[in-house]
Amino acid sequence: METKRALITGISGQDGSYLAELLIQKGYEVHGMVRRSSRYYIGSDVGASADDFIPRHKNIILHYGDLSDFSSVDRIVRESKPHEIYNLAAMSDVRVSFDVPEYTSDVTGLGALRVIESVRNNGLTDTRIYQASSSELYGKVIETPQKETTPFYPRSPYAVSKAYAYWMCKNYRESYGMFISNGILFNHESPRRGPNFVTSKICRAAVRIKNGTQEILPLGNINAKRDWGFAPEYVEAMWRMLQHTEPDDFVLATGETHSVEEFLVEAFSYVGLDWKQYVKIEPHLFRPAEVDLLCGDATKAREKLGWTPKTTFKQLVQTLMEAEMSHGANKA
Ligand code: NAP
Ligand code: F7E
Repeated sequence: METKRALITGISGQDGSYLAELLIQKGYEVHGMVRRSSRYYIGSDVGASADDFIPRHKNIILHYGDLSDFSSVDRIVRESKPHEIYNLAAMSDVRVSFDVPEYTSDVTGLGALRVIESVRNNGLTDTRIYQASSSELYGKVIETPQKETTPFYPRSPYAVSKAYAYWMCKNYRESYGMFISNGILFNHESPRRGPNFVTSKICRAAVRIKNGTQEILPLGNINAKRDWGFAPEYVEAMWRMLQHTEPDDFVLATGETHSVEEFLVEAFSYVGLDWKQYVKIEPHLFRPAEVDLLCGDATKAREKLGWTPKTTFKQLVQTLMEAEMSHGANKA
């Protein structure tokens, strides 16, 4: 049987790294789109550059490109001729998206169109595509918990760009019969989470404060509530979406919601500290429009994909704190 080929945009990100490992385990030839400045976190290669990384991973083929550059997207799609594409690349920081709205729209919104348009133009009719949609689509939520049928109310340039990408994918599915599935993923975290996201920022600070190398932790809105899951479990469901009999849209979530404050309590108590003595609320870390509460209903994913999240909130914080304690900046 022909070896399956997958193309991952965003292979250097949190989800891309776990997904690459999963697909390699499953016997895929993995292609990844990377940028000059990308760094890798796959296996023991923590923070490797492309030139360091390429010779060490025979089943991963990296291609330089950028979602804002159609010629590069199109070349990579033609060169890799993937059976499956996972479009994970994005300007994924919600707060920063208010500072760079046009760039965010270009990469996170139009970037998705460039991928699906390239597949269509090249006549790759059998290629299946996963689009990284987000619970940020629900924004100022219309109902709780949020499910596939809940109307969207995006609250940031990031979320509006993801809404554009979501609808483009749905439109190409309906217009051209392409196999494109949207995974509407609620927050999912890991020791590989980028340092500016709140879970990573809190865990790192708790350990540094404990060790005496940091004094305060500046934060924004700690009343916001999120449905936080464990990233490796979520990438497994991405793969399942593309093995499903038909393309569809799926929510992935734990069904539990917790505030940033609850996260602080758990993380700081892990190192025996009282968070109230160290957190400083900073107005500049608030967003112009906030998403107050997210809580997802993943019933459809359970029924159609056989997927259920396993890691509880407390276990998640523990896992992140353990990794932070043992690896610090070199997180695996
Ligand atoms: P992440 O760690 O921020 O990774 C983003 C990836 O996108 C990186 O590999 C980055 O490459 C790449 N990228 C950024 N701009 C690019 C561009 N112009 N061209 C090509 N690549 C570019 O994100 P993640 O947490 O793994 O999330 C994966 C996807 O799921 C994203 O689309 C995100 O918006 C979405 N999502 C995430 C969550 C979550 O909770 N994690 C939930 C819902 C949806 P560099 O390394 O070169 O910067
Ligand atoms: O914020 C509050 C902040 O940046 C979580 C992305 O992966 O998940 C992620 O987006 C909450 C927000 O993630 C700070 O206001 C308080 O309410 O960790 P975050 P996010 O915005 O939920 C979704 C599903 C995605 O799709 C995105 O790509 O925490 N918060 N103080 C703070 N957040 C940050 N980052 N930093 C603070 O100091």
